[in-house]
Amino acid sequence: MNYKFFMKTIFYVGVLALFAVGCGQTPQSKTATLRDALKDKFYIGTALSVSQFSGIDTLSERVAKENFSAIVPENCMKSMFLQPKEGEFFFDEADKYVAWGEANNMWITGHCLVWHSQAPDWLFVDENGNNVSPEILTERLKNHITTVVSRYKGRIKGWDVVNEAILDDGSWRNSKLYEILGEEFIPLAFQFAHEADPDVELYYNDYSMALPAKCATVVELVKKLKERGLRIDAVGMQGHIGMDYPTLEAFENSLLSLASTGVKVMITELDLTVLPSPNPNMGAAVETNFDYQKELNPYAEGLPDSVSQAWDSRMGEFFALFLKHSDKITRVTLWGVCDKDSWRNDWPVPGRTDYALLFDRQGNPKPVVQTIINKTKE
Ligand code: 9MR
Repeated sequence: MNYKFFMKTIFYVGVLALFAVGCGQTPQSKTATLRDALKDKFYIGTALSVSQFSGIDTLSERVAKENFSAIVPENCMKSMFLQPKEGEFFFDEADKYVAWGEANNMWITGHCLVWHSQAPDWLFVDENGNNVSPEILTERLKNHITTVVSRYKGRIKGWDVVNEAILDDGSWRNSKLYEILGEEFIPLAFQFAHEADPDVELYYNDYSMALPAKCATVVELVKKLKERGLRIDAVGMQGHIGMDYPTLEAFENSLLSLASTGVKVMITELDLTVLPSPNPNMGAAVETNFDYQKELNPYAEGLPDSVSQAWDSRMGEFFALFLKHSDKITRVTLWGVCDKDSWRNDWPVPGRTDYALLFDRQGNPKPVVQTIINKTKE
């Protein structure tokens, strides 16, 4: 073999080898992330706290960027933070949140325009502490909603307009909003939000929606809003669930009744607590709290394999249900990134160690993440 021929052979063998290695590394064989795997099904979202979009909690920030396609602000857009004093708006953190979402190609949701909780005290009362008139409250709501929604027009894609206005038995929550304006505060809020950004999606969001009485009132509410020609795109079923509540069947029934009104359904605020609760099936009534007791915090040193497997299997069953109804569901959002971030560690009992989210305290995916990815291919 002459020298030239030898060198040529070596060259072509090398090219072929590189080609073979390259083929083995095509994107198809790279491990898909949750975000990629669910891309044709629904957005997969997470709630972000300020430290996660301000360069402080870089662990959860990385996990959020890599795995999720949608974000919602856990606290920074609530009215007590955005307008702590009448007419004095504070947008620094909300601005950062939206900029972070844009930089990371996220579907950006705003949470929440009208909620009885985490609202500033001044909103409902006059200088003597008495309830304001319906006219004044209407004006204040209009000003808050218009200012906030207009600021992020075209950038925030959907708003939780009204949060948690209905109690678990299906009756109206007797909040200051309801006391002063009756049910009317809801259509007014939807109207003001739509006027401020006619293209933005508008949502009603609530917990314990698998309870038939509660779901029935939400269904009626959606119908009434639609009858009045108001825009409502979706209902958010908050998914603050436990190991034995609600049943999958009850959750599915509610999902189907909500979808039958013609709106989309979003699973918002999903987390699965593994801890014992002094008051079972309590949804997310933030006003209900219990004192810390050691017996209520059984997994402070770690989760036994059997419990962790049971958790994984239940979370997997819920995702299987979401995938089954992916034609009706536009977004599934976890209420937090990693277990360490979850509000469940402090509610309804403070200072516990819960394991409620898809990523553990070190930011590693739990086995259910791969199960979900596999299910998207079925
Ligand atoms: O996760 C939020 C937590 O950090 C706050 O302390 C709490 C205050 O009410 O609100 C939590 O988020 C709530 C959400 O905004 C509305 N649905 C229930 C959520 C859990 O309480």
